[in-house]
Amino acid sequence: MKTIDLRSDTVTRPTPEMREAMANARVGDDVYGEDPTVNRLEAMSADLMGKEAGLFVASGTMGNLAAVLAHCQRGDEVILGNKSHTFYFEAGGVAAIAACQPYTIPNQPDGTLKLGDIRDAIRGDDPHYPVSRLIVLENTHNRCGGVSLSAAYTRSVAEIAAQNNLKLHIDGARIFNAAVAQGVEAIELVAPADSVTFCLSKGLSAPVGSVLCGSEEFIYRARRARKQLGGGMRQAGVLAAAGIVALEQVLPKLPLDHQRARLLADGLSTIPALSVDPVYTNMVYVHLDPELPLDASSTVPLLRDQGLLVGDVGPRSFRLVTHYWIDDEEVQQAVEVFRKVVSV
Ligand code: TLP
Repeated sequence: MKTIDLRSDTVTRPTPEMREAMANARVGDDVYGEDPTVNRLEAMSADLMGKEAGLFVASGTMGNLAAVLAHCQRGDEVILGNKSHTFYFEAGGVAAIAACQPYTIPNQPDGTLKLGDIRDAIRGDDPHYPVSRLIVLENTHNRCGGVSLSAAYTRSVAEIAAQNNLKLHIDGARIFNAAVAQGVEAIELVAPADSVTFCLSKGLSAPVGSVLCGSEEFIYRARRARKQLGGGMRQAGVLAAAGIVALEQVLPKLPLDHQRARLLADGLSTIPALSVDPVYTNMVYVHLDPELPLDASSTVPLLRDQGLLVGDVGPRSFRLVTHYWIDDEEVQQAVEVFRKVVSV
């Protein structure tokens, strides 16, 4: 039985073209700045994001943490959403490693933070207070259904940041999905921000890596932070080579993931025991009818027995994510497996 893995777009494997590029990559010692393939990926990434420089990092988590370390001092405060990945899913690195205090604000259902809440969170100059230093936005917003933030909203946040001498970082793990959803270039969505992390190893299907982008001076500091985190990877060109193929060959195919997510949502909506949230990008959030004698933790193994892997994201909720290795037929099969399992 073939397994259909919709737990995340992180499960994507490298394409044959990536494996070939990895095998043939020209490499050097990247800690000396001498890996030509890493240097090329960083330059391409900086261009795509409209920033001066890029830094290849091991993961989205490392990119976000290196950004916090490069923007902040110990004891500073970082303002971010209570549903943000950086707050919720990065093992407390902001506090544990960057020694900064997270100040969480409620994420609205559309992934935004209310501008008034941000203004209220920014501290005055008083020795009792930590220094408010950084705002982090997430685009697309994972726990808010994969919804994307507009350039106009991000500009409003950047204005508040600039007026108060704060920096703005975007966790753009899926910034290209946001761009596809809005029919704009990613560069427009990140233009107001001081820094952005985007991931190569999610919808873009590369096996490893993210790129942190920002000014030359910021990346200089982030490079030291990456070293502190143990992320100086030496001949990392074998990994960066896959990232280059991801940007050149997989990026143009991202709209297909969004089409398939809508197809999946349409199919699941025909199952009476399920309710399906609006779909914005490549994520489908699904909830079990409260009357059903099943919960998420008992349903996941039943689905798995039928060859379907989904994420369990709440007592009665699931996340399904479409990606490069899922085709239309598998979407239909996934719907039928779900129908069978929840028809009790
Ligand atoms: N998200 C993963 C899990 O950690 C939840 C997933 O399956 O979606 N920012 C955002 C918005 C993310 O969704 C993720 C990964 C990251 C950062 C971290 O990326 P990695 O896994 O490369 O550290």
